[in-house]
Amino acid sequence: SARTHVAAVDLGAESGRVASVAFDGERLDLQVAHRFTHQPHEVDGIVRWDLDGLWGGIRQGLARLAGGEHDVASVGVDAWGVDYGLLDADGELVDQPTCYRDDRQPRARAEVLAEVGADRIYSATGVQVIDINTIFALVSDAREHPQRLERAATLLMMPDVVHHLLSGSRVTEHTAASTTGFYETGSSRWTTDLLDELGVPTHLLPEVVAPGTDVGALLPDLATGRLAGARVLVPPGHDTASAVVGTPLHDPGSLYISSGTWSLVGVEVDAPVVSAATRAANMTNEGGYAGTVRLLRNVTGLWVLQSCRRWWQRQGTELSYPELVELAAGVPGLRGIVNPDAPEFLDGRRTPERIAEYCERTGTPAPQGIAETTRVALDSLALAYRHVVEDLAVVTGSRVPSVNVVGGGSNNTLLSQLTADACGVPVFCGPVEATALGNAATQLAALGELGDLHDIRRVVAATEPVTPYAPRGGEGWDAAYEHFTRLVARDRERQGLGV
Ligand code: ADP
Ligand code: LRH
Repeated sequence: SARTHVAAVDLGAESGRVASVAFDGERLDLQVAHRFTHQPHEVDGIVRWDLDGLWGGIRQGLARLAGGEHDVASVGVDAWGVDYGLLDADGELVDQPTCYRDDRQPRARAEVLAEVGADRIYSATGVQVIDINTIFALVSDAREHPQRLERAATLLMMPDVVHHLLSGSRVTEHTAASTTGFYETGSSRWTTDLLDELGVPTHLLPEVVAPGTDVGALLPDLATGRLAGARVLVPPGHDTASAVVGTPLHDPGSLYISSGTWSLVGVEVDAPVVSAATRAANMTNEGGYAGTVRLLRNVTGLWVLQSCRRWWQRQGTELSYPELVELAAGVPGLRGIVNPDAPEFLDGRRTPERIAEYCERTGTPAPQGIAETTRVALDSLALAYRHVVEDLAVVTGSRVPSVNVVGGGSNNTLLSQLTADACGVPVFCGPVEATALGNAATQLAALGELGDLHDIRRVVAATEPVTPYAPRGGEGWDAAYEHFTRLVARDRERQGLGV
């Protein structure tokens, strides 16, 4: 057919996919060509991503498209934020990209906060101070692994590492840059003075381009069959930025929850909001598509459940996510409560035990077994979402009218209902593949097939029906929320992040 097809490569922390997406004038048609899982491993003393494995999965997906039925006009990659690869002067990777879940990050964070203070960092960038930020990994590189930086000529964010492998480009895209903690979203500038102060070399920082930029042709060995002639068009490289593009916001000012390994919870605004209130709430200002800003908070999302599931698997109990959800729906709610963002849940070790320990230490009933533990994780996530809703009301002066949930977590029917109950507003779930759809839609816009962000969201809304959940009122949420906010305050104090 004469329709334009584009390829969206979407790399999440647990799995990646290569999808082909076409627009028929009304709807987007997304076909996943290849899905693959991947995991970080420790190499040379740092937890790192298996880039070779990821690249193998991407090549396999692209090979399927090359041998497919439609010409592919362009390819674009989005991936999780904060992580980066280092290229030497010849464009070769210095080593495998490091992973934000390494212990070095909290260590460097504590050092940096002691040296310059959280206020200095927050006011320089408007980006939340959180262990995973790139700035802490780079400080660790500069101080603990200087040989990495000595060999490096260019730093590229993860999606742009792949754009480099696809096209030879050596630029980074704006939304990906905005996750680093040393980039100012509003002025699109690296905050080099902050890095100078911390002794981190800044000559590695690349040129930054806007989403929708054509960075070159697909390299010859990839540009075969249906991929001959394909361009590399960078989408919003940060997966969350692509997900927000692919979210059919129910009302102006709706809350989005991009629900996967993390839950990214916030609103779209026209300009960064950096104030005492956003600082106190540790809300971040990350770059969005078409000059928008994502005012949001990272909530340690389904990672907690993923970590539990891995633990139970190792102990011989293999349960799918829908099975876990069903078990949790069968036990009473709002008993044990944890703060998913507490430091003990970051590395994902021994999570069920740590959940029980946390409840015991902080005065709620410790869950017994898989059903109760899953319920604690989901109740607690819903409370964390309400916390963002309340903080946003203070920061923006208005309450969100509704919530849109996208990503794999929008399949979690219990969590969706609990979210409606906790937040007291209607929740609309889907699409599951919002990230790949948002990625593809921005490529189609760059090719002239789709219009502005409003037009894109209209088309996304027509593409897939959303599932609604009405709030049920329900006892107990206010008291549970009070308790939750006390937990958060204590955990933040514990980490030296202030209250
Ligand atoms: P990421 O891109 O961050 O790796 P995804 O958006 O693929 O994550 O979401 C993965 C998560 O979605 C899983 O960890 C799981 O918690 C949740 N999920 C996926 N499918 C289902 C399902 N059928 N029921 C409940 N939860 C699900
Ligand atoms: C979600 C995400 C999130 C980042 C984290 C590293 O996949 O990109 O927005 O903060 O991963």
